[in-house]
Amino acid sequence: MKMGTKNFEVKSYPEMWKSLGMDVGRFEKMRCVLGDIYQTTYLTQENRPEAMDYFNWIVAEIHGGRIAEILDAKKQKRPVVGTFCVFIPEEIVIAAGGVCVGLCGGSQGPVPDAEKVLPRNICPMVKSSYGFKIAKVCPYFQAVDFIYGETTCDAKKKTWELLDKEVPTYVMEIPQMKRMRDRTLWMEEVKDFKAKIEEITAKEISFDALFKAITIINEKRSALQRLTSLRYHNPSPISGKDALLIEQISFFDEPVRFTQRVNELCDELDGRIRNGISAMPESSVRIMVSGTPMAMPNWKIHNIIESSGGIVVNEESCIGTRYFKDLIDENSNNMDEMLLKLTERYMKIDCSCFTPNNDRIEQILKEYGDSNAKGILHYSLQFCHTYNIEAVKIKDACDKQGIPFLSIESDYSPEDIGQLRTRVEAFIEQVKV
Ligand code: BJ8
Repeated sequence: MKMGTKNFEVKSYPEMWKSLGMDVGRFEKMRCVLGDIYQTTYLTQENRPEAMDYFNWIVAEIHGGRIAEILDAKKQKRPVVGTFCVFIPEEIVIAAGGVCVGLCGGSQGPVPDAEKVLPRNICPMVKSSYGFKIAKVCPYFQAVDFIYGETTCDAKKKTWELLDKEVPTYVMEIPQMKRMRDRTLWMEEVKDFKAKIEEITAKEISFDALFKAITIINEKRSALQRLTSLRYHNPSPISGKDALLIEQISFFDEPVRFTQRVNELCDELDGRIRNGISAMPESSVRIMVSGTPMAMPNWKIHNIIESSGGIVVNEESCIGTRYFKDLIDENSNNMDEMLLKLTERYMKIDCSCFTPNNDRIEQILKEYGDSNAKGILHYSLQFCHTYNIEAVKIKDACDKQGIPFLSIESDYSPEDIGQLRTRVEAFIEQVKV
């Protein structure tokens, strides 16, 4: 698996892609671009932990090896489910012997395709994801049996109606508040989700299978918690870019293998901390990023921060702590109790689609303190109204506590990089003082 850092490439599997009905000619070009970006963004970093080699390998095989594994699962009639949100309970898919893959688009490439159908002034993540499907340039999208969307934001929930024409798309209703009656509704939705998966597999999920799946995903989330707590050490033994990459990979790698590799990396990071080895110069300014998820290969903000004298030490995001900060209580006596505990864990996710959502502000302040950060950069994808508006309250909370705060709204195009860099550099200078 060991791979050099020169001439990295994302491996090509044209025959497999053809069998998935993809636009192979166009995807070949996208594959090369991804390899080049990875080379310049990741492999030029100095002093990376050796255990990052596994994650380099995952990126090299992102459109090949992992897809082959997923196609094998399909052959065995195991369901392959695509999702776009951390509210979809992957434990239930795993309990059914299935594979759960995150399909959020993080690249500008297919956005123009989507804009031929969708309005331009909606979230780039929604446009990127939809564009990947209609342009047939994502092997994951082509490989899934069906999709499970949710009713979190308007752009997503209306796009599911269009996406359903391309691939079967079911929708889970996520309440917008967290009262007792919302918990009741949510629990019903979780039960419906389980029933749908059982209907598709024609097999009931047993108590033991769900219990096992919960432990698998709890262990995965615990490994990511461990990685996060190691980053909080000052100086951090791993760059923010590398940590973000691992968080992104957590949405499509095989969970047991992934957990093992993250723990191996953490063992190495423990050693680096003992030996005083840091990922970046010790003078790097510690920045916490908070806000909307950054789907692969959206490395834009981390790259700007870490090439401007900063280091990212935390992501308060769904591709970040919001995904793994809470575990499911494993003590249940029957299926109903287990589903309730699962629901209660999912209800702790503090997405800005909820009102009120004060828990998120508390959580941000907690992570800021824990991470030894010196400032918070709030990142919102363009046209994400809930995160953009919630940033106002977060700024107020930061102002009250004297925490340096910068709010940024951006999309996937490279056009604003210069302007963002100027703002980030100024912010880092301000934090330094
Ligand atoms: S739980 S953050 S993964 S909804 S950024 S598409 S909200 S317009 S991604 Fe999210 Fe689930 Fe919430 Fe997390 Fe809409 Fe906003 Fe775009 Fe978003």
